[in-house]
Amino acid sequence: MQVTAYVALGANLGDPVATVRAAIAALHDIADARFCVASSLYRTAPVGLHHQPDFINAVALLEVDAAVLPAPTFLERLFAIEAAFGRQRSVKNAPRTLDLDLLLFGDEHLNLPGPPHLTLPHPRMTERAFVLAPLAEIAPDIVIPGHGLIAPLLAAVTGQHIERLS
Ligand code: PH2
Ligand code: MG
Ligand code: MG
Repeated sequence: MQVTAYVALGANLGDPVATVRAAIAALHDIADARFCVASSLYRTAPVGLHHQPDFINAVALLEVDAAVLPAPTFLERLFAIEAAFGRQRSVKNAPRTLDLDLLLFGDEHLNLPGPPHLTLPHPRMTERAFVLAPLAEIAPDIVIPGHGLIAPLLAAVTGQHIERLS
């Protein structure tokens, strides 16, 4: 069974543009998943974090064979990519070389205490322009399970500073 998965990428340490580009390349190599498309890169002001560098964010769409890779297993693959990019998880919300968040996995609603801890849809995605803008770029008509169409959600977060990189 093929499921459409959306993955958010974020980085704000080192060379975040190079990191996010390389992470998109790494998403092409996940076995039992087919990379479809990634959004542009966006430079975004940190949300909910103080005194941190700007982020580079993007969103990618993959088709995942959910019989082989159910959502928690797919998330473990994303964690493996984070680790390969040197992500340290010692301090919560510290600046990160690479953060890969699973936003949506088909229309699944999930709340796993973990490990791995996983809530679907991602609980904060609808409040974040750095997620909604790149997501709307690649899926302008998407309906977010439990939240509805993306357009009004995006319209509600226009106060958050983001800039699409050419
Ligand atoms: N990630 C967070 C918290 N705040 N802000 C921006 N702009 N981009 C992020 O990726 C981000 C954030 C937690 O993962
Ligand atoms: Mg994360
Ligand atoms: Mg995150």
